[in-house]
Amino acid sequence: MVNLTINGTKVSVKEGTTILDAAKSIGETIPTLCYLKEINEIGACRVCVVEVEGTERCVTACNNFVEEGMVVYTNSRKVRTTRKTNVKLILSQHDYKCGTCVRSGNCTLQSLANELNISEMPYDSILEKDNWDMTFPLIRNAQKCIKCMRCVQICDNIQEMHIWDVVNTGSRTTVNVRGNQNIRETACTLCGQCVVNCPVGALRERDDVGMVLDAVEDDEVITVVQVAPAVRTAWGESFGLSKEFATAKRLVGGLRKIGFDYIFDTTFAADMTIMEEGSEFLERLPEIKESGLPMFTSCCPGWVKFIKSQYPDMADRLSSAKSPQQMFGAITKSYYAQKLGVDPEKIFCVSIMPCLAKKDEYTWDGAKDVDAVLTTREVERLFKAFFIKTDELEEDEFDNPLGESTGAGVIFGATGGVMEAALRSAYYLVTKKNPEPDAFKAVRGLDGWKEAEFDLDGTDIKVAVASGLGNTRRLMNAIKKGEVHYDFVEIMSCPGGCINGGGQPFKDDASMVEERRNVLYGLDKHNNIRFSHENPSVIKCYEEYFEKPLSHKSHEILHVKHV
Ligand code: HC0
Ligand code: SF4
Repeated sequence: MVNLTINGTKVSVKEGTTILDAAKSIGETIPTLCYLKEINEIGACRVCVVEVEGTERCVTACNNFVEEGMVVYTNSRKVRTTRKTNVKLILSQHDYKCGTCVRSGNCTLQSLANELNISEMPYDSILEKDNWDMTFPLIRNAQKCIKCMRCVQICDNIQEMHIWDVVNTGSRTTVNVRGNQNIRETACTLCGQCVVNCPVGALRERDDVGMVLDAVEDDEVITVVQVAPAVRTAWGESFGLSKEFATAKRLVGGLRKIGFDYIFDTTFAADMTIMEEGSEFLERLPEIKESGLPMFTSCCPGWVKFIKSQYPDMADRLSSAKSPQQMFGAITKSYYAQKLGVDPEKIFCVSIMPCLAKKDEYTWDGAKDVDAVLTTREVERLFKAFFIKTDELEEDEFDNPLGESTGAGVIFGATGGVMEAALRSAYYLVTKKNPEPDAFKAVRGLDGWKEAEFDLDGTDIKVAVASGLGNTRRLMNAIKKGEVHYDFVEIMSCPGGCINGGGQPFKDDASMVEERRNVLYGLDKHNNIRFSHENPSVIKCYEEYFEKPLSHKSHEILHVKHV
């Protein structure tokens, strides 16, 4: 153990502890900006500086380690002055038009400037302009980039896609797309992990709220909105609402006030996906066993982009089932349009997703199953624009029939959830008996690469689940080298799955992923129906329209060709 003194308090911590963590252990706050635990500990912003007795210059607390007998001051006059100068220098390189910034109110730099009482700027700003393609779902504003390196580190070390890089030199140094490429020319999967980890407004999603409101206000248009599983775990965070209060039903209550005609649940389509994908898996199983190559889930568009650009020779192993978002749109514009007796052209289908990649998904095969995708953050902004008092919202029911969901459909939003839901129904399809609902819980948890083996009525099924693209690359390389053999593999681009998607609210605290995950498994546990094949609306949808999974009509409407 190492003994030191912080702000007059004696502290004893393990060797190798940073000054930042040592201070945290006794409840002392040291502000940070570029710091991301175990991902970005480079002291680039110099906001976490502290004074160490015996050293002339302040040192950064995030990447300097405690030493025996050290005497540290985290908020002395010298520290405050240095910190304030550092933040002013950062501001001088930043377009601080807070009034028009999507991050106003939850920008780390804005909070720091307020906390440090910065009310005047002595430095002139010289800001770089760039020509970003504003139609791309991910928007970068070079004038707001503070070169904290978080996006570069996340993309390099967690997702291992290497899209961003430091470019230019001297005062023109900034971060941009590696090799001066246009973002559309890169392999960017739109996972949006750079966006959720940006501490300012340099990275954001394309704002599609305007086109959604145009549709809502047009009396000729029928607006149908679907809510993804993971959105219900996080929509209340930026309003300061508790997980217990910010339920899916209160979100429905808010959406009702916006004026959507029908409010449905993506989890209904998740159950449909399970019926199609589970049946496809069983149909492909003999070939899977013979080739030794798995079938992959296809519901994460970031992953689908990834496999197509990084392992194109494996893309034929993707399930042909459309993702729940796309299936929802396709069912709405076929089955539901027929039920309503309206021309599908009159329906405007909106999705609320925790994801940036979903904004691009519906354009792939030319068919517009979904017309607009809003992220969880855009819905927050929509609620604010409508002055909705979120803390007074009443619970409201999803509309039917496309609003009926099961526990299996809900857990899609967490890594392992699609696999677990698929196995629950595959077991039923093979044996005509339900398994214990929790029989496949071995695939739960936030580990980046999990595997499990199950007996499916005498057939041994080996499955793997990965989340995060760095983990995915390791798994894919192991499959290609023949080091591992699986029958069925679920991949989600975002570490932890959609609960940690690129469209979710900003939150520095890593424990939020676990909190969001607990919401989904709690909903599953307390749902009366925990099997996709028991969803009454799914059963009816097949009876009335699709006949059975993998029918001719299903293939036509609910599946895509990936190669
Ligand atoms: Fe997901 Fe989905 S679980 S990808 O993360 O499969 O975005 O939440 O909506 O489509 O259902 C996202 C979340 C979805 C889809 C579902 C799947
Ligand atoms: Fe989108 Fe979910 Fe895939 Fe992330 S894991 S890219 S949020 S679908």
